[in-house]
Amino acid sequence: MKSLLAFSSLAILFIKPAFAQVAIYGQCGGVNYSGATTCASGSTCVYSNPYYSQCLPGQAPSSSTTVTASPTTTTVKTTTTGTTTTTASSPGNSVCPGTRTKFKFFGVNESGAEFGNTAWPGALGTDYTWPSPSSIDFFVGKGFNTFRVPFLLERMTPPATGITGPFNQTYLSGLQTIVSYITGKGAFVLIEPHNYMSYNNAVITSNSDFQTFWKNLATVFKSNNNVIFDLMNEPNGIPATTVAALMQSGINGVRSAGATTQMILVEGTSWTGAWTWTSSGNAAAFTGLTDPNNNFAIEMHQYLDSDGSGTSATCVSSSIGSSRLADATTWLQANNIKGFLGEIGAGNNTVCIQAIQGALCSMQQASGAWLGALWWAAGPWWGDYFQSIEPPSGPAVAQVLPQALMPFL
Ligand SMILES: *[C@@H]1O[C@H](CO)[C@@H](O)[C@H](O)[C@H]1NC(C)=O
Ligand SMILES: *[C@@H]1O[C@H](CO)[C@@H](O)[C@H](O)[C@H]1NC(C)=O
Ligand SMILES: *[C@@H]1O[C@H](CO)[C@@H](O)[C@H](O)[C@H]1NC(C)=O
Ligand SMILES: CC(=O)N[C@H]1CO[C@H](CO)[C@@H](O)[C@@H]1O
Repeated sequence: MKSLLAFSSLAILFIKPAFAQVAIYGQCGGVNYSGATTCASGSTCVYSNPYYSQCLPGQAPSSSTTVTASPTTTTVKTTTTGTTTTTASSPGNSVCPGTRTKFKFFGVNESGAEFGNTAWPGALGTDYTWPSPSSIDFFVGKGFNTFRVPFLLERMTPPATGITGPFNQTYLSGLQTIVSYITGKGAFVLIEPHNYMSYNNAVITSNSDFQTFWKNLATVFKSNNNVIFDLMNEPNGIPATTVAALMQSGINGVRSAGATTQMILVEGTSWTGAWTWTSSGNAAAFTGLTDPNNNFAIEMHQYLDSDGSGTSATCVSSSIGSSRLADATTWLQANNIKGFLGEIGAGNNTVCIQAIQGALCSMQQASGAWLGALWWAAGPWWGDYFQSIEPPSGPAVAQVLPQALMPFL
């Protein structure tokens, strides 16, 4: 197999100078890109960002066209929940027609530090690991700008001294290292306790403890403007109003630390599912949240398999992405609240790829209601997990990445 591969790539090398054409969804331009710039028949080279232009289907009048110029982008000022952010509005492409409001934040989850979640503190390299700088580089090089880095509360604040106690400096410095690496590239990083609103085998019930934890953690990161505080991953089994009160305490904790410029993301109960945002009670409970700095958004998650758990590579239908997000989008717009899709994932197959395209397209057509989206997940230890997008060969790298994510850069 190996020698066959080597032989065929050699053959391609020989042919390349004469018939240099980029396959549909392949890269055709970008900073330091030196490959072919002519797209295969039926596709056109479309500019995504300075680092990446891509051959997208359709649009080509004949066999090939090369677009090297930037598209006509207009910069519009969108007033989010009080804060002013700048988002690019851009023309549609063949995957998503009409006017799109690009995501301000777009990227992947970077799993690893939350692995081995019953091993406390656990051993680095055995029970858990930190994301790879090379994975960060890979996505930044393609134009993505946001990474979600989960960590485990019991490792950060050891049970012996409790959630309001001192941080384990070794584990904290691991987080600080990857945060600095990501933000040093100009990208954003969500730091996120991957604890489902439980700590040391008990549900977190104390608003004041949760507030203190976030005051302490925000103090460490308050001078880094590209850090985003994602208060808690996927609470569940807890009433929405209880979760909303805890999130309000978390917001208060972050702001009381003097971290006033960073965005905060809150999550609801029922695993913060977008499709169950109303039925879970989150819609009613989360409209009253306040932030003295008016800079928070609601993080929701959405998977596209039958039970919405992201455990099957089979998607319900090619339109399930947009239909599962529709109610949440309506709620965000009706309440003038910003949303952030912190996790979306699906299988490497045609139905799922169309379903993801539909989901992201509906979000970008919602006039800026959604600030961003993140794929679940990259990370060094996923192996052949069907949603792994870890370069170079995670199952979602070859097709899902170019076909379902990059058209939305
Ligand atoms: C492009 O190449 C130059 C020279 O090798 C390098 O300094 C620069 O960082 C590269 N830019 C990107 C975006 O990779
Ligand atoms: C702190 O974390 C390190 C790295 O995981 C671990 O080796 C050490 O035992 C931890 N210390 C405490 C007190 O939990
Ligand atoms: C993804 O799906 C395509 C089409 O079915 C298949 O050829 C490819 O091997 C799959 N890739 C991975 C890594 O599973
Ligand atoms: C759908 C999915 O990938 N869920 C993952 C969420 O995070 C936990 C902890 O990393 C994983 O175990 C789940 O598989």
